[in-house]
Amino acid sequence: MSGSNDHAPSTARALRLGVAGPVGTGKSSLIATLCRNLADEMRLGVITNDIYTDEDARLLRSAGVLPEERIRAVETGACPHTAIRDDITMNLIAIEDLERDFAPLDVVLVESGGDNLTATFSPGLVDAQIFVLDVAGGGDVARKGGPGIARADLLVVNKTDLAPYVDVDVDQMVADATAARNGAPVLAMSRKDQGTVDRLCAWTRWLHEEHVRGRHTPTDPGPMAPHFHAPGEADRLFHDHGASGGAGGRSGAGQTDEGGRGQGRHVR
Ligand SMILES: Nc1nc2c(ncn2[C@@H]2O[C@H](COP(=O)(O)OP(=O)(O)OP(=O)(O)O)[C@@H](O)[C@H]2O)c(=O)[nH]1
Ligand SMILES: [Mg+2]
Repeated sequence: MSGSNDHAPSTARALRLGVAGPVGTGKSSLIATLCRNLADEMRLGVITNDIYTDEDARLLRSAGVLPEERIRAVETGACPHTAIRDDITMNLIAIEDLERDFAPLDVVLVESGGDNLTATFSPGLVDAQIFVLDVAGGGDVARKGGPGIARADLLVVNKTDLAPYVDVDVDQMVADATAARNGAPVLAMSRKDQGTVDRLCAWTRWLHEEHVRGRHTPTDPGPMAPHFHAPGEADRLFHDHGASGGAGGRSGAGQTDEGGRGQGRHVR
């Protein structure tokens, strides 16, 4: 076993946890926060995705939250969603190399390049995903929907410390997000508020435990946004767009399990 920590051997491969969301919402900062708070108890690795640079990996390395060699960059050269959803090969190779070089790892965090509201990870790449919004993007973003907002394993409403400066009602934003997610977990968070950081860490520990015990099933948020056309159609909120093509023919995937999403999931 490599690594300086004394851990019991795990029978499961590392939990692969994706972090997606629009540009600048705080994905790298959230990963840095997780590493800073969990590195003493979990063996961690990080893969970052940037289009043209390795800026995020360099930022994380300079933050000193993990040994540098455990943070690796994938330069996608294309739209972020291409590399995390349509052709995941570069990312899969990077994850497998990292897992092999530092075996055994407990969690590999994978940061998507910043994209728009439609980008989600393929369940072939990650076991679970966090979608990150921030209050500075506007209080109404949670109502705008999209697969990440609606169906990521955890939705983070980040930078709550900035809410007073951008006139955003955090409680309302969280209520809107919770409604858009059928009750699946939403975490209002600021890295400056340790109580919220503790909740993020607790959720991550819980998810890892579920993964190790074989109780976590990766689900596909799907590339399609939920939408409705008239009040009262909430029961037909999710439409079957499978016939219309979509990314890699996967459109419609993940829509059938909507009723069960969020059941028993808590930000503890
Ligand atoms: N006030 C405040 N600023 C934050 C918080 N989290 C992140 N930031 C700031 O938000 C900016 C963007 O953070 P990043 O972590 O680089 O965001 P990102 O989503 O990784 O950005 P891209 O990878 O470029 O899409 C930086 O200036 C951070 O310091 C927070 O909780 N509170
Ligand atoms: Mg980043």
